[in-house]
Amino acid sequence: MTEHAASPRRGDTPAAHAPGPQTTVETMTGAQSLIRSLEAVGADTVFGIPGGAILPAYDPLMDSTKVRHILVRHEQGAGHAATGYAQATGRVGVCMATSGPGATNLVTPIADAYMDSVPIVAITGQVASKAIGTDAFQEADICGITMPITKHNFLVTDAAEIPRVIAEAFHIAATGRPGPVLVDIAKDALQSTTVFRWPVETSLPGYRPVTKPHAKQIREAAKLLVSAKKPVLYVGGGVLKAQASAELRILAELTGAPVVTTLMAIGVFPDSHPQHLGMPGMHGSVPAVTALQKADLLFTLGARFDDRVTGKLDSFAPYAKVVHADIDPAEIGKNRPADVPIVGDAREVLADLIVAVQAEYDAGHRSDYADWWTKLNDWKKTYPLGYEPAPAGELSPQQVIERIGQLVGPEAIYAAGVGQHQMWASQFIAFEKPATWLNSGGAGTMGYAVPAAMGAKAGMPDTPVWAIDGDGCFQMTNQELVTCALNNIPIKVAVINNGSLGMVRQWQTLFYNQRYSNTVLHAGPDHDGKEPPAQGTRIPDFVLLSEAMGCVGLRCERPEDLDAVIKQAMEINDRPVVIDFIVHQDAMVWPMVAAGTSNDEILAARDVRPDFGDDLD
Ligand SMILES: Cc1ncc(C[n+]2csc(CCOP(=O)(O)OP(=O)(O)O)c2C)c(N)n1
Repeated sequence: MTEHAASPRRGDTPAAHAPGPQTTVETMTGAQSLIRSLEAVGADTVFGIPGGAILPAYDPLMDSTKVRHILVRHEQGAGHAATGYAQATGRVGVCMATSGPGATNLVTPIADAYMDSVPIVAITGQVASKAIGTDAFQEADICGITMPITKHNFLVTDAAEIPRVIAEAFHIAATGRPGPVLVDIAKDALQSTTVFRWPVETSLPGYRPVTKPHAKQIREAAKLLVSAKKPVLYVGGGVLKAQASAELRILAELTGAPVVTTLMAIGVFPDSHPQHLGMPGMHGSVPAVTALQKADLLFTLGARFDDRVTGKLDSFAPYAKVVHADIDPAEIGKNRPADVPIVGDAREVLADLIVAVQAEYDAGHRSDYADWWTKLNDWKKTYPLGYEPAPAGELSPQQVIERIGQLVGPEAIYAAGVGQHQMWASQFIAFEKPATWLNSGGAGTMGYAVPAAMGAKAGMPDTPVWAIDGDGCFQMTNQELVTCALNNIPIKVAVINNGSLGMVRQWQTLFYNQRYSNTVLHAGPDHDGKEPPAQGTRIPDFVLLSEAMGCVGLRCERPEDLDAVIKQAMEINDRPVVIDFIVHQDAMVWPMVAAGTSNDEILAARDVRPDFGDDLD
């Protein structure tokens, strides 16, 4: 296994990435300096595709014994792979592309990483500095294009700047609120002769993320928590990124408060924990959504009041005071005013809160959440997550996903695409550990699963990695299975094949009078989508396609074969495995809060409106 000790982590300073006390000063090309800089910051894996402008960098890359380059089939795959690597390992993911179309193919994964605060560094070649602005061959202003979707970006035209820029890029990506950083390097800077110096002096005068929370705010927050009657710990992806699951658990158990974890935070608090109410939001659990609606205190940690969580904002959590802790001050008060704002790293915030809450208890200040738990337990009991069984003889998608989770277990990493299968995976796989659930939450990028799983597996070769994908998503990025097959990255892919763009079809069923405009995947335009397409019309045939890409392709159509096929896939570790699960096409994701409506309108299932009584309102 690869040793990653030197890789930058959240909270490191650039100096901490330096290899040792010895200073290196060597004459070399800008391209060599780039590779040496990547080695020095501890980057061990780069996903990319060469081309004219970046070509000088690929030459010394060939000689590096520390940096493994994985040749992907599409730059989008490189970007999502870098994201999956970062989400699974906690280290900065790296992708590389040439100028123009190579760089623009990275735009979607960069936007995706930005929305989900994932630390990646994208390195792109640029046309020679004199040609910039002339519409030169393969010129695109990738810094301009990615300005609003990167945490920061750099255009390098002087080779001497390369080590400093790389050190700063990794530092910015990994610290504070993590995010993508782009480094665009002109071809002549890569080709010219320069002096590589390491360690390097960085200069980021305007960048000093506040990690240590203010003591007074912590005391105020603790006071609210110990005096609330109906608090909820509303936990977002920031807690996961801060690697603060241990501290979260201590605070939760110290206070006895209920916990909800957003789609981006799944795994940071064990699903099996009795204080866990599940996920809030559009497809959240009834207890989680309702607890926020009825709460008198939202204790918000590293979450951002996303519209998929709040539903109609002005009716969200109408009775609640708000404590909002976030590393990014711009998030606080953005969507919902905070009574107690706290700026800081979630781990430090939680550590200080534990002490402050204990001090309140020691002073005799403690309120009783017993009545609250009576209600919460009642909702948990009355409205558990569940699903209707499929018609006899057919596979239900939820059952397939649930069974994968049960047989593969909570030690594995699961990467989902976007759609119904993503929601079912979030609902029916029991997540017990942080960094085992990878998904595109903010951007909702179809095609994320296969390359993200590839990146995760490249970073965590000893951990089983499953992609749970939709048949629509799979058709966007499955070519990265070739990359997996050729580079010994044996991921498993479960295609939840319902023959349609299921999530969109669900909205057509509910809101467009069952007019299935352009959501049927396995049949042409004459098919109205109300009946499944006739057998034998599998275009493409995912089993054949997977075999053609060097994978083992399996198909499962009957419930009685489900366990055997999952076990068969689990036993194959020398190649990627794809299982085409043919599931019935009319399953829907429940619970659901329809877009734009209030969370109070939540439906537990079709036409099933929970009755909470009015006593708590
Ligand atoms: C790149 C991109 N294009 C379009 C969409 C809109 N969209 C959201 S879910 C979905 C359907 C996904 O279908 P599939 O992968 O088969 O998953 P299912 O919902 O059937 O589980 C679509 C088209 C999107 N999220 N991302």
